[in-house]
Amino acid sequence: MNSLNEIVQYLKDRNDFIIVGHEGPDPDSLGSMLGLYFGLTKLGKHCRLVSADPLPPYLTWPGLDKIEFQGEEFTPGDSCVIVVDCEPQRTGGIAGGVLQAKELVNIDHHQRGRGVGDLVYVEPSEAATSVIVYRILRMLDVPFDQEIASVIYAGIVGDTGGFRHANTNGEVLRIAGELLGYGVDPARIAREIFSKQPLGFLQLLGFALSNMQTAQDGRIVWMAVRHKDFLRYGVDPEMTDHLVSFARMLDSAEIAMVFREVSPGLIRLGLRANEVDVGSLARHFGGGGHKLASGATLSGDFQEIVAEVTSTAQRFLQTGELHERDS
Ligand SMILES: [Mn+2]
Repeated sequence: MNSLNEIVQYLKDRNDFIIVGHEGPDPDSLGSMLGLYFGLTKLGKHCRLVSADPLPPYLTWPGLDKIEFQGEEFTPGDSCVIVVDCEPQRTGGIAGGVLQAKELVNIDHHQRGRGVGDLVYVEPSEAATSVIVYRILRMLDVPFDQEIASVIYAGIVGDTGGFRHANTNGEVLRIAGELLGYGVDPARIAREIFSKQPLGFLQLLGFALSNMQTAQDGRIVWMAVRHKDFLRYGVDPEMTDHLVSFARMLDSAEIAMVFREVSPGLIRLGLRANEVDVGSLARHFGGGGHKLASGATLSGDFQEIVAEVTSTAQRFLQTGELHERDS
C-alpha cells in the first residue's frame, strides 16, 4: 500500500484521468468521484467521470451531469484510471476496461488487502472515501468552494447515515462543519439521500415490513423480497439498497438482513449490525464490506438461500464461528 503523500504526488505528476466508482453508485462513491473531479479540474487537469450503473434518483448535486454511462465497451485508452470507494473488480460492467488501464489508482476505505492497482490507498478507519478525498484535495492545495464542499459533505452524510453510524467521530464532524462554511445546504442533501422516496417504494416497504421475520428472540431479523414483488410495486430492485436500514430499526436486532431477488435467481444480501462483525458473514458468502455494514450477491433458489444464510447467521451469532460452505 502507498502513502497519501505518494498518491498526492502521483496526481500532481499526471494530467489525464478517468474517475470511476462502484456499481450501483451510492452517495459516498459519487461524492468521492465528484470531489476528485472538481479538485483535479481546478488544477487544470483533464478528467472524465464514468459509471456502469445509473444514479440514485433525486440527487441534484453539481457535476452529476458530467458522468458518462458506459458498459463493456469501456476502454480507458492512455488515461490514468482512479477507482474510488471500491476495488476495481466492483466497478460493474466497466470492470474489464478498468482492469486494462495502463495506470490504475485505487482509493478506498473498505476491507484492507482488497485494493488493486499501481498505487493503492485503502484506509478502513476512515468513515468515508469522501473523507480521504477531502484530505487529498487539501494536500493538493485545491481551493474549496460550494461545489466541492457539497459533494464531499454529501458523501460523508451518506456513509455515516447522517452522522448516526459508529463511524461518526469528532474528526468527521470537524470536517463536515468546515465544509458547511462553504455554503453547503445540509437539509437538502439529507432529504435527497434519506427521505425522498417514490410511492411504490414506500408501499413495497410496507409489504416487506409486514412480512419481516426474526429468530433467536429477535436478535436476528430479516426481510425477503422476491423479484415478482418488485415488479408488483413497480420498483427497480437495484435502487432499494436502503431497505436494510429499516430492518435494523428492530429494537432487539443484532444482525439485520435483507434479501432482494434483483432478477430471477440472483439475490443481493445486505447486512447491518451494531456490534457483531457482519463483514465476516458477508465474506463467507463471497461478498465484502465493513464490520457493521456489508453485503454479498448469491445465485440460486431464493428460499434455499434465505434458509442457508439465516441458519448460518444464527450459528455465527451463537458460536462466533463460520464453517466451510457445502456448495
Ligand atoms: Mn464508502
